[in-house]
Amino acid sequence: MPPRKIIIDTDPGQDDAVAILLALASPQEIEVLGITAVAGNVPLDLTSKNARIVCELAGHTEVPVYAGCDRPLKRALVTAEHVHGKTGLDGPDLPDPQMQLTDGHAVDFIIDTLRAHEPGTVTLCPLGPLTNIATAFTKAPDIVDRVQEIVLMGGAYFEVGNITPTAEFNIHVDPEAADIVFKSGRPIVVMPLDVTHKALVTKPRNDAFRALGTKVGIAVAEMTDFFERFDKEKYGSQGAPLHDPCVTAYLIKPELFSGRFVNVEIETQSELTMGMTVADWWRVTDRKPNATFIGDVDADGFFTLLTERLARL
Ligand SMILES: [Ca+2]
Repeated sequence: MPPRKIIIDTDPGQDDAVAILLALASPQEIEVLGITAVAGNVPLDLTSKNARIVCELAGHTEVPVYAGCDRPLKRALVTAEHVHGKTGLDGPDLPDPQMQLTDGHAVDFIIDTLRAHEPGTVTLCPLGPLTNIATAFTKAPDIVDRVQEIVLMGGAYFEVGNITPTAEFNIHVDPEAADIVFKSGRPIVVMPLDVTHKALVTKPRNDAFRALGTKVGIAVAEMTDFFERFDKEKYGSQGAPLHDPCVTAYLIKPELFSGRFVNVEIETQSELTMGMTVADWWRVTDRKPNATFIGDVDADGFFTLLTERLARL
């Protein structure tokens, strides 16, 4: 099988960084057509810079990186420096990128790429707020049916929320954009907190990254070290959840994950529950299923895959 063509839409973010590294380390399964940055964990100038830092760390400066939307469709940007640090990529000491951004807007790159490829051959992998994707779908409705699949990190059902009591960060930052994407009619696979909170970087798993002894292995260990202090304090968990790499791991080994094909709607009205992903997990409504909502992961298999692939960079 030829590798799957993807666009990674991202707001790095340490976990975004690991997701990108995993994709770039797996050319047999994944061909990264481009990386589009969006404002999210930190503002756009930093996410678009961090994406290039990660490409350089991976030794893949040929991948085009585009800057996209600098704020949500209808709201002021909410960021998460309290989790990711001031740069968004705190932890390792990585040099400023030599690589330039590619000219043009990320949204136009998404549109042009989908139009240039055969319908059903490009997968979108959003790892941040869905602003770029929703803007592309609105600006060029003809591209929607050309999308093969959307595999995204966002939302929660049983784990409820991390930025508010009822909402996960990516969806909460731009609920209107998420609503557009979830109503697009394209196949969607969702990696919610329900599964990412099972992909914890415990100490032995972090030690395994560091033990690779490579620039990439050590940087990933330092990123997850940094990321972890927040989650350990907040959840009392054994380590940081690696949210976004669940998306790229799914493209390589979908059999590691399990979930349910259900209806998922986005709350865009209530201030109290803004950005909640209302997943009909128990199928108690007649609403049409629109997304495969993942609930479980073989965590050991996931970390074995991740460590083995990072070793290749
Ligand atoms: Ca992210």
